[in-house]
Amino acid sequence: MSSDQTVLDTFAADVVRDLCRQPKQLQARYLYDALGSSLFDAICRLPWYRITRAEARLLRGHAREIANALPSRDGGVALVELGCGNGEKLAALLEGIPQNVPVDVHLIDISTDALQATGARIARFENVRTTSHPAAYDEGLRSVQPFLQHRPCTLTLLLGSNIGNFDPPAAQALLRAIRAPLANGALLLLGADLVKSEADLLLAYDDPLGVTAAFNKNLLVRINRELDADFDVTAFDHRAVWNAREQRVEMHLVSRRTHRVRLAAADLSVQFAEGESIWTESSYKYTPLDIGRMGTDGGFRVIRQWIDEEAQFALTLFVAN
Ligand code: AVJ
Repeated sequence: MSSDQTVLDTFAADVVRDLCRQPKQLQARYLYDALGSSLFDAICRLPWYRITRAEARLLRGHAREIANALPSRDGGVALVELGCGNGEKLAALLEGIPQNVPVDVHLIDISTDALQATGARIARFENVRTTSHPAAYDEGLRSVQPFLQHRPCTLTLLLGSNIGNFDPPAAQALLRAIRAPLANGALLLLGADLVKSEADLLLAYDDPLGVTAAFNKNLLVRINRELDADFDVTAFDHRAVWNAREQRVEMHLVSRRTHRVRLAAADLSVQFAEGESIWTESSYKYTPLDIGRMGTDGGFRVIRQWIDEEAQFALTLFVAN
Protein backbone atom coordinates (compact mmCIF):
# COMPACT_ATOMS: atom_id res chain seq x y z
CA MET A 1 0.00 0.00 0.00
CA SER A 2 1.38 3.41 -0.92
CA SER A 3 1.90 6.20 1.62
CA ASP A 4 0.15 9.56 1.32
CA GLN A 5 3.42 11.14 0.22
CA THR A 6 3.87 8.70 -2.68
CA VAL A 7 0.27 9.27 -3.72
CA LEU A 8 0.85 13.02 -3.76
CA ASP A 9 4.14 12.64 -5.65
CA THR A 10 2.40 10.55 -8.31
CA PHE A 11 -0.38 13.12 -8.59
CA ALA A 12 2.15 15.96 -8.91
CA ALA A 13 4.23 14.08 -11.49
CA ASP A 14 1.14 13.21 -13.57
CA VAL A 15 -0.17 16.79 -13.46
CA VAL A 16 3.21 18.24 -14.48
CA ARG A 17 3.61 15.76 -17.34
CA ASP A 18 0.06 16.27 -18.62
CA LEU A 19 0.00 20.09 -18.42
CA CYS A 20 3.25 20.16 -20.42
CA ARG A 21 1.66 18.04 -23.16
CA GLN A 22 0.26 19.50 -26.35
CA PRO A 23 -2.76 19.58 -26.16
CA LYS A 24 -2.84 19.96 -22.36
CA GLN A 25 -4.48 17.11 -20.44
CA LEU A 26 -5.28 15.85 -16.95
CA GLN A 27 -6.08 12.27 -15.91
CA ALA A 28 -9.78 11.66 -15.28
CA ARG A 29 -8.97 9.44 -12.30
CA TYR A 30 -8.05 12.58 -10.32
CA LEU A 31 -11.59 13.98 -10.52
CA TYR A 32 -12.57 11.92 -7.45
CA ASP A 33 -11.40 13.70 -4.30
CA ALA A 34 -14.04 14.01 -1.54
CA LEU A 35 -15.92 16.86 -3.25
CA GLY A 36 -15.47 15.29 -6.70
CA SER A 37 -16.94 12.00 -5.46
CA SER A 38 -19.94 13.87 -3.99
CA LEU A 39 -20.43 15.79 -7.23
CA PHE A 40 -20.29 12.53 -9.17
CA ASP A 41 -22.97 11.09 -6.85
CA ALA A 42 -25.06 14.18 -7.67
CA ILE A 43 -24.47 13.63 -11.42
CA CYS A 44 -25.88 10.12 -11.02
CA ARG A 45 -29.14 11.66 -9.80
CA LEU A 46 -29.48 14.06 -12.73
CA PRO A 47 -32.33 13.23 -15.13
CA TRP A 48 -29.93 13.68 -18.07
CA TYR A 49 -27.29 11.21 -16.79
CA ARG A 50 -28.98 7.84 -17.19
CA ILE A 51 -26.09 5.37 -16.84
CA THR A 52 -26.41 4.76 -13.10
CA ARG A 53 -30.17 4.21 -12.98
CA ALA A 54 -30.15 2.01 -16.10
CA GLU A 55 -27.41 -0.16 -14.67
CA ALA A 56 -29.15 -0.40 -11.29
CA ARG A 57 -32.32 -1.65 -13.07
CA LEU A 58 -30.31 -4.30 -14.93
CA LEU A 59 -28.38 -5.37 -11.81
CA ARG A 60 -31.54 -5.69 -9.71
CA GLY A 61 -33.27 -7.65 -12.45
CA HIS A 62 -30.43 -10.09 -13.14
CA ALA A 63 -28.36 -10.36 -9.92
CA ARG A 64 -29.69 -13.86 -9.21
CA GLU A 65 -28.93 -15.09 -12.72
CA ILE A 66 -25.40 -13.65 -12.54
CA ALA A 67 -24.74 -15.32 -9.18
CA ASN A 68 -26.03 -18.63 -10.55
CA ALA A 69 -23.56 -18.44 -13.45
CA LEU A 70 -20.62 -18.73 -11.02
CA PRO A 71 -18.99 -22.17 -11.49
CA SER A 72 -18.74 -23.77 -8.01
CA ARG A 73 -19.60 -21.71 -4.97
CA ASP A 74 -18.71 -24.35 -2.35
CA GLY A 75 -15.49 -22.61 -1.30
CA GLY A 76 -17.17 -19.23 -1.43
CA VAL A 77 -16.88 -16.45 -3.97
CA ALA A 78 -14.12 -13.93 -4.64
CA LEU A 79 -15.52 -10.68 -5.93
CA VAL A 80 -13.26 -7.94 -7.32
CA GLU A 81 -14.63 -4.51 -8.17
CA LEU A 82 -12.69 -1.91 -10.15
CA GLY A 83 -13.98 1.56 -9.34
CA CYS A 84 -16.55 0.88 -6.62
CA GLY A 85 -17.87 4.45 -6.30
CA ASN A 86 -20.46 4.70 -3.50
CA GLY A 87 -21.08 0.92 -3.36
CA GLU A 88 -24.64 0.93 -4.69
CA LYS A 89 -23.79 -1.28 -7.69
CA LEU A 90 -22.05 -3.83 -5.51
CA ALA A 91 -24.89 -3.89 -2.97
CA ALA A 92 -27.42 -4.62 -5.74
CA LEU A 93 -25.29 -7.54 -6.85
CA LEU A 94 -24.70 -8.94 -3.36
CA GLU A 95 -28.49 -9.13 -2.97
CA GLY A 96 -28.42 -11.88 -5.61
CA ILE A 97 -25.91 -14.07 -3.75
CA PRO A 98 -27.40 -16.37 -1.08
CA GLN A 99 -26.54 -15.24 2.48
CA ASN A 100 -24.90 -18.60 3.28
CA VAL A 101 -22.22 -18.20 0.60
CA PRO A 102 -19.06 -16.53 1.98
CA VAL A 103 -17.94 -13.67 -0.27
CA ASP A 104 -14.44 -12.17 -0.26
CA VAL A 105 -14.79 -8.68 -1.72
CA HIS A 106 -11.75 -6.82 -3.03
CA LEU A 107 -12.37 -3.15 -3.76
CA ILE A 108 -9.97 -1.30 -6.04
CA ASP A 109 -10.44 2.46 -6.17
CA ILE A 110 -8.05 5.40 -6.27
CA SER A 111 -10.48 7.38 -4.12
CA THR A 112 -10.31 6.59 -0.39
CA ASP A 113 -13.67 8.37 -0.08
CA ALA A 114 -15.17 5.82 -2.47
CA LEU A 115 -13.64 2.90 -0.55
CA GLN A 116 -15.06 4.20 2.72
CA ALA A 117 -18.54 4.81 1.27
CA THR A 118 -18.64 1.30 -0.22
CA GLY A 119 -17.39 -0.31 3.00
CA ALA A 120 -20.21 1.38 4.91
CA ARG A 121 -22.84 0.50 2.29
CA ILE A 122 -22.09 -3.24 2.31
CA ALA A 123 -21.42 -3.62 6.07
CA ARG A 124 -24.92 -5.12 6.51
CA PHE A 125 -24.02 -8.27 4.48
CA GLU A 126 -22.85 -10.69 7.16
CA ASN A 127 -21.43 -13.18 4.64
CA VAL A 128 -19.10 -10.55 3.13
CA ARG A 129 -15.47 -9.87 4.08
CA THR A 130 -13.99 -6.74 2.49
CA THR A 131 -10.43 -5.79 1.58
CA SER A 132 -9.71 -2.32 0.21
CA HIS A 133 -6.98 -1.54 -2.30
CA PRO A 134 -6.52 2.23 -2.59
CA ALA A 135 -4.86 2.33 -6.00
CA ALA A 136 -5.34 2.86 -9.72
CA TYR A 137 -6.64 -0.22 -11.55
CA ASP A 138 -3.29 -1.59 -12.78
CA GLU A 139 -1.62 -1.39 -9.38
CA GLY A 140 -4.78 -2.61 -7.59
CA LEU A 141 -5.04 -5.66 -9.85
CA ARG A 142 -1.45 -6.55 -9.01
CA SER A 143 -2.17 -6.41 -5.28
CA VAL A 144 -5.35 -8.51 -5.64
CA GLN A 145 -3.62 -11.21 -7.67
CA PRO A 146 -2.23 -13.25 -4.71
CA PHE A 147 -5.74 -13.45 -3.22
CA LEU A 148 -7.13 -14.98 -6.41
CA GLN A 149 -4.69 -17.87 -6.74
CA HIS A 150 -6.54 -21.16 -6.21
CA ARG A 151 -9.91 -19.35 -6.36
CA PRO A 152 -11.76 -20.59 -9.45
CA CYS A 153 -14.99 -18.95 -8.34
CA THR A 154 -14.23 -15.33 -9.15
CA LEU A 155 -16.43 -12.51 -10.39
CA THR A 156 -14.79 -9.26 -11.52
CA LEU A 157 -16.94 -6.14 -11.80
CA LEU A 158 -16.14 -3.25 -14.12
CA LEU A 159 -19.37 -1.29 -13.99
CA GLY A 160 -20.83 2.16 -14.58
CA SER A 161 -19.07 2.45 -17.96
CA ASN A 162 -15.83 3.00 -16.05
CA ILE A 163 -14.12 1.27 -18.99
CA GLY A 164 -15.16 4.27 -21.09
CA ASN A 165 -12.40 6.41 -19.56
CA PHE A 166 -9.81 4.19 -21.29
CA ASP A 167 -8.87 4.63 -24.95
CA PRO A 168 -9.12 1.40 -26.98
CA PRO A 169 -5.49 0.23 -26.50
CA ALA A 170 -5.66 0.97 -22.75
CA ALA A 171 -9.06 -0.78 -22.47
CA GLN A 172 -7.54 -3.79 -24.19
CA ALA A 173 -4.58 -3.79 -21.79
CA LEU A 174 -6.95 -3.47 -18.83
CA LEU A 175 -9.09 -6.44 -19.90
CA ARG A 176 -5.96 -8.55 -20.39
CA ALA A 177 -4.68 -7.53 -16.94
CA ILE A 178 -8.05 -8.56 -15.47
CA ARG A 179 -7.92 -11.88 -17.35
CA ALA A 180 -4.29 -12.80 -16.59
CA PRO A 181 -4.65 -14.24 -13.04
CA LEU A 182 -8.09 -15.82 -13.63
CA ALA A 183 -8.87 -19.52 -14.02
CA ASN A 184 -11.08 -20.63 -16.91
CA GLY A 185 -14.71 -20.24 -15.86
CA ALA A 186 -14.19 -17.03 -13.89
CA LEU A 187 -16.70 -14.30 -14.72
CA LEU A 188 -16.45 -10.67 -15.75
CA LEU A 189 -19.43 -8.33 -15.56
CA LEU A 190 -18.96 -5.24 -17.72
CA GLY A 191 -21.32 -2.25 -17.73
CA ALA A 192 -20.84 -0.04 -20.78
CA ASP A 193 -22.77 2.90 -22.20
CA LEU A 194 -23.99 2.66 -25.80
CA VAL A 195 -23.73 5.14 -28.65
CA LYS A 196 -26.87 7.29 -28.83
CA SER A 197 -27.96 10.64 -30.20
CA GLU A 198 -25.47 13.49 -29.89
CA ALA A 199 -28.11 15.64 -28.19
CA ASP A 200 -28.65 13.04 -25.44
CA LEU A 201 -24.90 12.54 -24.98
CA LEU A 202 -24.21 16.26 -24.66
CA LEU A 203 -27.02 16.73 -22.13
CA ALA A 204 -25.50 13.94 -20.04
CA TYR A 205 -22.06 15.59 -19.99
CA ASP A 206 -23.08 19.27 -20.00
CA ASP A 207 -26.20 19.29 -17.85
CA PRO A 208 -28.49 22.32 -17.47
CA LEU A 209 -27.83 22.48 -13.69
CA GLY A 210 -24.09 22.83 -14.17
CA VAL A 211 -23.25 19.91 -11.88
CA THR A 212 -20.95 18.30 -14.46
CA ALA A 213 -19.26 21.67 -15.00
CA ALA A 214 -18.61 21.86 -11.24
CA PHE A 215 -17.33 18.26 -11.23
CA ASN A 216 -14.88 19.12 -14.02
CA LYS A 217 -13.72 22.47 -12.58
CA ASN A 218 -13.23 20.91 -9.13
CA LEU A 219 -10.12 19.25 -10.55
CA LEU A 220 -8.55 22.73 -10.66
CA VAL A 221 -9.70 23.37 -7.08
CA ARG A 222 -8.01 20.13 -6.07
CA ILE A 223 -4.77 21.06 -7.83
CA ASN A 224 -4.83 24.45 -6.11
CA ARG A 225 -5.18 22.79 -2.71
CA GLU A 226 -2.89 19.80 -3.07
CA LEU A 227 -0.19 21.26 -5.31
CA ASP A 228 -0.31 24.81 -4.01
CA ALA A 229 -1.37 26.18 -7.42
CA ASP A 230 -3.17 29.42 -8.29
CA PHE A 231 -5.70 28.39 -10.95
CA ASP A 232 -8.43 31.03 -11.29
CA VAL A 233 -11.35 28.61 -11.60
CA THR A 234 -13.57 31.36 -13.08
CA ALA A 235 -11.12 31.73 -15.99
CA PHE A 236 -12.20 28.32 -17.36
CA ASP A 237 -15.37 27.12 -19.09
CA HIS A 238 -16.61 23.55 -19.00
CA ARG A 239 -17.07 22.07 -22.48
CA ALA A 240 -18.39 18.66 -23.57
CA VAL A 241 -17.71 17.52 -27.15
CA TRP A 242 -18.98 14.46 -29.02
CA ASN A 243 -16.05 13.14 -31.06
CA ALA A 244 -17.92 10.92 -33.53
CA ARG A 245 -14.78 9.58 -35.24
CA GLU A 246 -13.34 8.33 -31.93
CA GLN A 247 -16.79 7.42 -30.58
CA ARG A 248 -16.27 9.34 -27.34
CA VAL A 249 -17.56 12.30 -25.34
CA GLU A 250 -14.68 14.53 -24.28
CA MET A 251 -14.71 16.91 -21.34
CA HIS A 252 -12.52 19.98 -21.57
CA LEU A 253 -11.72 23.04 -19.47
CA VAL A 254 -11.33 25.97 -21.85
CA SER A 255 -9.34 29.05 -20.85
CA ARG A 256 -11.34 32.26 -21.34
CA ARG A 257 -8.23 34.41 -21.59
CA THR A 258 -4.48 34.43 -22.02
CA HIS A 259 -2.89 33.90 -18.63
CA ARG A 260 -0.28 32.07 -16.62
CA VAL A 261 -0.81 29.59 -13.76
CA ARG A 262 1.76 28.70 -11.14
CA LEU A 263 1.98 25.30 -9.40
CA ALA A 264 4.28 26.03 -6.46
CA ALA A 265 4.58 22.47 -5.11
CA ALA A 266 5.69 21.28 -8.53
CA ASP A 267 7.83 24.35 -9.28
CA LEU A 268 6.01 24.82 -12.59
CA SER A 269 4.48 27.75 -14.42
CA VAL A 270 2.05 27.07 -17.27
CA GLN A 271 0.97 29.49 -20.01
CA PHE A 272 -2.61 29.42 -21.35
CA ALA A 273 -3.76 31.03 -24.59
CA GLU A 274 -7.31 32.34 -24.95
CA GLY A 275 -9.49 29.39 -26.02
CA GLU A 276 -6.83 26.82 -25.13
CA SER A 277 -8.24 23.73 -23.44
CA ILE A 278 -7.24 21.10 -20.92
CA TRP A 279 -8.67 17.73 -21.95
CA THR A 280 -9.79 16.13 -18.67
CA GLU A 281 -11.82 13.06 -19.64
CA SER A 282 -12.90 10.75 -22.43
CA SER A 283 -16.05 8.66 -22.11
CA TYR A 284 -16.08 6.13 -24.92
CA LYS A 285 -19.45 4.87 -26.15
CA TYR A 286 -20.00 1.45 -27.72
CA THR A 287 -22.26 -0.65 -29.88
CA PRO A 288 -23.32 -3.99 -28.34
CA LEU A 289 -20.99 -5.67 -30.84
CA ASP A 290 -18.04 -3.45 -29.87
CA ILE A 291 -18.45 -4.67 -26.30
CA GLY A 292 -18.45 -8.35 -27.27
CA ARG A 293 -15.40 -7.86 -29.46
CA MET A 294 -13.54 -6.03 -26.70
CA GLY A 295 -14.13 -8.92 -24.30
CA THR A 296 -13.18 -11.53 -26.87
CA ASP A 297 -9.90 -9.76 -27.61
CA GLY A 298 -9.23 -9.74 -23.86
CA GLY A 299 -9.64 -13.52 -23.48
CA PHE A 300 -13.33 -13.71 -22.55
CA ARG A 301 -16.51 -15.05 -24.19
CA VAL A 302 -19.98 -13.50 -23.91
CA ILE A 303 -22.48 -15.50 -21.82
CA ARG A 304 -25.28 -12.94 -21.73
CA GLN A 305 -25.86 -9.36 -22.72
CA TRP A 306 -28.73 -7.30 -21.29
CA ILE A 307 -29.65 -3.94 -22.77
CA ASP A 308 -31.63 -1.16 -21.15
CA GLU A 309 -33.45 0.22 -24.19
CA GLU A 310 -34.56 3.42 -22.53
CA ALA A 311 -31.08 4.65 -21.62
CA GLN A 312 -29.20 2.61 -24.24
CA PHE A 313 -26.90 0.95 -21.75
CA ALA A 314 -25.51 -2.60 -21.83
CA LEU A 315 -24.55 -5.03 -19.09
CA THR A 316 -22.49 -7.93 -20.46
CA LEU A 317 -21.55 -11.11 -18.60
CA PHE A 318 -18.34 -12.75 -19.87
CA VAL A 319 -16.60 -15.98 -18.94
CA ALA A 320 -12.82 -16.39 -19.04
CA ASN A 321 -11.90 -19.05 -21.62
C1 AVJ B 1 -17.77 7.25 -13.89
C2 AVJ B 1 -16.22 7.50 -15.67
C3 AVJ B 1 -18.24 6.34 -16.04
O1 AVJ B 1 -17.57 8.89 -17.95
O2 AVJ B 1 -19.71 8.81 -17.65
C4 AVJ B 1 -19.79 11.59 -15.47
C5 AVJ B 1 -17.77 10.00 -15.19
N1 AVJ B 1 -17.93 12.27 -16.25
N2 AVJ B 1 -19.99 12.79 -16.03
C6 AVJ B 1 -18.57 8.85 -17.22
C7 AVJ B 1 -18.49 11.25 -15.63
C8 AVJ B 1 -18.85 13.22 -16.49
C9 AVJ B 1 -18.37 8.74 -15.71
N3 AVJ B 1 -17.64 7.49 -15.33
